[in-house]
Amino acid sequence: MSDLINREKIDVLQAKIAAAENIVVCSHKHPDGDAVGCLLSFANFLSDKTKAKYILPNQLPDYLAWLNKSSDIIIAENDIAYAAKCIKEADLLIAVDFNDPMRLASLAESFTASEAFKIAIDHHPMGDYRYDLVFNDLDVSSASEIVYILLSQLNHRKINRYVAEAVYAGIVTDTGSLSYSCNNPSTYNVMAEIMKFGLDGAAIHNLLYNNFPLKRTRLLGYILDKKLVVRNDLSISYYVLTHKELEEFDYEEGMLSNVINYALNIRGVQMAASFVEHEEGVIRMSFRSRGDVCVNTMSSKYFNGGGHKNASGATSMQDVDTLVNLYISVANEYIL
Ligand SMILES: [Mn+2]
Repeated sequence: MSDLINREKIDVLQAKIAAAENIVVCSHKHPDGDAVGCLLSFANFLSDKTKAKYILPNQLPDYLAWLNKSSDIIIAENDIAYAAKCIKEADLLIAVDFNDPMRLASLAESFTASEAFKIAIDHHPMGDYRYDLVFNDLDVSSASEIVYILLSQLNHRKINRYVAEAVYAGIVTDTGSLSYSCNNPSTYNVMAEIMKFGLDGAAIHNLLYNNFPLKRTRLLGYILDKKLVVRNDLSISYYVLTHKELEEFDYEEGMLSNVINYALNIRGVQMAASFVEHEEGVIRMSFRSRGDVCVNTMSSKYFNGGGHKNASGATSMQDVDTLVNLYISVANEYIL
């Protein structure tokens, strides 16, 4: 935690934000609640900085659209030239909830080419890319929690209800409503502080989780009934979804959020995987595990991916059967 309350680094952050003409805060492709929570914490905190811009490579999921200023976020896939121009003109780039520029997808090149001062705020292990300033803590629930800790040191008076809601959304979505990555007392201190802004936890929970389109429920039913494979002999489970199946269910971003947890919460299962062909020929994998089963080491060793100990992912253009067979064959290296 000391890294997050290092006065020298906070002073640099403060000075850079104060001096910057054009700030860009950006996060990763397929943004989740933490990515969007970080962006909108900054957006609602820096509301007087009219030149600050908030960029995501692609659309944020529907269940986060209620957050204040969500419509201010620039979605690069809608206008890649404009998003790239914003990054090019920026003199301060803040990367939140990721640190590998590749996760910016079509914006990665603009990001790495920029000579702006670059800051990473993240709770994933740091990769090789060099930032000018790093706030990284693997023991914190979410990047949104780190952002809150930083912003409250920059100017506690500027924390408002909208910042609090964004932080709250980031923490609860990144911890499965405080069911994992949630053993750090700091998380509860931050939760206690943001609740003072009058947040309605139940109402937010409804907006985040009880607000799915019917087609998502149908897709979930289909996966659980027809697609889910459980290998009791290996203590693993998985499912595969083809592009055609996604089209049949009129898939939109966010419809598969948390679905993998159903594959993990079966008695005896220690590790779950999903293989989803979001774009034709491109398989996006998600891995989840319980306790000390480390899916991030499996993901990086065999699938060129990364992430957290109990939640990680990877992308591949290999044949899906090859990937599934690889998963099945290496599982016993990780199962306890
Ligand atoms: Mn996160």
